[in-house]
Amino acid sequence: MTLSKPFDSLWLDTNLATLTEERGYGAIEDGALAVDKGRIIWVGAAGALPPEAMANAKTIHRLGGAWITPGLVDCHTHLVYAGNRAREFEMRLGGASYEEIARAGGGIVSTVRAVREADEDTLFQQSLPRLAALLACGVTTVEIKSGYGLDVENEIKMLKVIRRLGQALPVDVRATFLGAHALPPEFKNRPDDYIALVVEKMVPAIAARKLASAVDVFCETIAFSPEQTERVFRAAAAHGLAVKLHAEQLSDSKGAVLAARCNALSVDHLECLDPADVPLLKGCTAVLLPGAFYFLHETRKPPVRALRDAGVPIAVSTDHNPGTSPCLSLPTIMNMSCVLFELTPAEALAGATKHAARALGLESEIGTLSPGKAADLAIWNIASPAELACQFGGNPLRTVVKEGCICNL
Ligand code: DI6
Ligand code: FE
Repeated sequence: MTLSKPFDSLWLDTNLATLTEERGYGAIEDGALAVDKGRIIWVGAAGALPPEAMANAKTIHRLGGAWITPGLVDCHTHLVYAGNRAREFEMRLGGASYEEIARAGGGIVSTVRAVREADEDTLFQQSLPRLAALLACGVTTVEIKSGYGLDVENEIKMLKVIRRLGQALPVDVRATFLGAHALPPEFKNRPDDYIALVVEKMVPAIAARKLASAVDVFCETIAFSPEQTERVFRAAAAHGLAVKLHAEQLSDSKGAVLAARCNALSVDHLECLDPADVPLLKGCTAVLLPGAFYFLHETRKPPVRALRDAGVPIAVSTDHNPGTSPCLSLPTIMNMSCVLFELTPAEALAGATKHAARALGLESEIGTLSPGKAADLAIWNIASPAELACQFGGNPLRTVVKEGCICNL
């Protein structure tokens, strides 16, 4: 694209982490970035800017040496819910396990009770500050799952709230239907009947209302089997919806291999994935969720080296949810992915940008600083991009730019 005609904005006195190379940051020190109509139109070294660029820029932003990265992408969250599970945290610290609490009717099902009791506005009001917190740490695209309604009416209520959140803040919100998250109490001992409801009623209703672009399942001994997962995936495919999977979080159910066979966009968690199965994941993105690993005190780590060696793209995400990962900072999760899972800081940044975009099927739109992609930028007060994953607990974000517009945070 050309800078020879007037364009909206030019960003100077900055360093760019473009993420456009296969490895590393794709760094351009003393870079320049031009934006027009919400899209990036030029990226490069300031010294290589064509001479007419300065005159044609309607606005010039000088950043005093700050770094620009692609806006962060949080590709796996359960951000919409009511109430909290701090009591359960206390119980776990007292010795109860997540599985024990879930089997005793706590866990996910306790949040289901709270969500069913909350009306749509209450659910929206409780969820909005969480989305604002993600945005304040640099997130410009987020995936949010349903899965705490577990009946037609309440799943639709959640998905409507998810849609409203995207209209309320300058964050692109992608909705995923997770009806097969847990067995609702009214279907006790009848999991196949519940899956029939998901397949025959929920998926068609949600597809008809265009309330979700993907379908997810919690494939786990305390949730749904690979066979039940496959039934849900077949319904999703029949309705033109993408699929993704919570796989191998607590046990090795071989869900990831099934998901890859069903052309899933991503397989998520993977702590218990057998490294021997990694070659079968070709085409999928592996989404690592170190917040849940940390918060549940897990010890078995995902096979990062095997994933890396096989060339499976690795994304990282908050998995924000009230029970296993109540974390609202994707940079903190980047830090955890390095400290707990031995990613490099460059892999962590790629995991929170370009590979997370791929986990949502959005890799041609966002995730790198490339001409033609959306001008979704995070601007950081850091001296080198490794600092993003090195620090935690603070917030080096200076500002966020969404489709070319500076956001008021
Ligand atoms: N795995 C998780 O870590 C979350 N959901 C899932 O399938 C937990 C959700 C919760 O405990 O509320
Ligand atoms: Fe999750």
